[in-house]
Amino acid sequence: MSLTLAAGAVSAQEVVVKVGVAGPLTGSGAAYGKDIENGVRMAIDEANAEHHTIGGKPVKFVMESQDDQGDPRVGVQAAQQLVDDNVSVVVGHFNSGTTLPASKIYAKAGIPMITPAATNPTITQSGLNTIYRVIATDSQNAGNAGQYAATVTKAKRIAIIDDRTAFGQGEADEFEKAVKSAGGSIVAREFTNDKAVDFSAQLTAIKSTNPDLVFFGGLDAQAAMLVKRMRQLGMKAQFLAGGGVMDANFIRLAGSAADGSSVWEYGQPLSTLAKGKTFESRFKQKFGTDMLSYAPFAYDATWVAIKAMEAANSVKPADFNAALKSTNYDGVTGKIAFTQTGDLKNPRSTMYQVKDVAWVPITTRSAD
Ligand code: ABU
Repeated sequence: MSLTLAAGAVSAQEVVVKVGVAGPLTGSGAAYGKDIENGVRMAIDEANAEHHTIGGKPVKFVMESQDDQGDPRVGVQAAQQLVDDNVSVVVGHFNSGTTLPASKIYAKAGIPMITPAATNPTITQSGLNTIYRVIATDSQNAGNAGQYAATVTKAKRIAIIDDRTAFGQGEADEFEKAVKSAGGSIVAREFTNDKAVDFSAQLTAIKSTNPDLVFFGGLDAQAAMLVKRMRQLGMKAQFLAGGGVMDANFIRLAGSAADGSSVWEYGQPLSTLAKGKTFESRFKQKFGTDMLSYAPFAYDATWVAIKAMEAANSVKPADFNAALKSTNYDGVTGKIAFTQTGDLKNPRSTMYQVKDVAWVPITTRSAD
């Protein structure tokens, strides 16, 4: 007797591989989490359409997504849930503050975690064997910003404000270090928190030091409110941010105050990359919305995991984790290969500036 499988049915031989995704799907970071989820979805749908075979069996990739709410405590629960659900790999998290504790849970379970967005340098410095990152760190990105501020802009009096998150404070620290080692001068250092909407007290203190450049360590919405308030207070200092700010949200929220603002972001403009050129249009066609900053990194992270499974001819984490270490993948975001600690070997970052209500790439730096 012959059996005919109904369309969509899972064949007895097919191996289902769960790809975990973790990031904020609710709260202020929800748009970033959705962007990451969409990047993973796109890679998985493409891989399934190509009908991959691993270990002699057809595989079907399925996405298992967890909302970490951008909260470290919820992030730990989300990570444990993904481990309990037997995911083979995790693409995430978004926030450095959630990624740091979550990474320890994945490492304990032997499950590779590849972050497409969390950039605090310490994430890959804990000696964990299963942690990877396909994006530049803030030591590289905000380090470039600090070097640039001190040497290219010729700013003589630099002020810093950060949101006290692992990301914002971390990048402000890296910025400060780079300014000082390039011979620049920090005249003020203030902080807020990542929920604040009023920065009057900090900006009044900063204004009294007469800075010619203000650096913000934090994300897009607060950066927009901050630069808007600076201009309302009559501050003419240049506004510079590290990553997590270059998007339409910043320009929409800051209005005319956005003009002239600069930000260093991770990677190089997609328009300058062979596979990047079509990614944005394919993304928009598939999801009916523009990508934000992190979808291409999430897409690449997913393909890096799939390629490692193929190289190891196994979907078992213990097997393909070894293959991840010799990754050599030509992705949408550029070449991906890892250092011994799991960071990118060839990180790039780019400075963008708002001109006539649009972000314009100014210069790209590479650690090659
Ligand atoms: N890297 C930009 C924002 C995400 C984070 O690291 O917290």
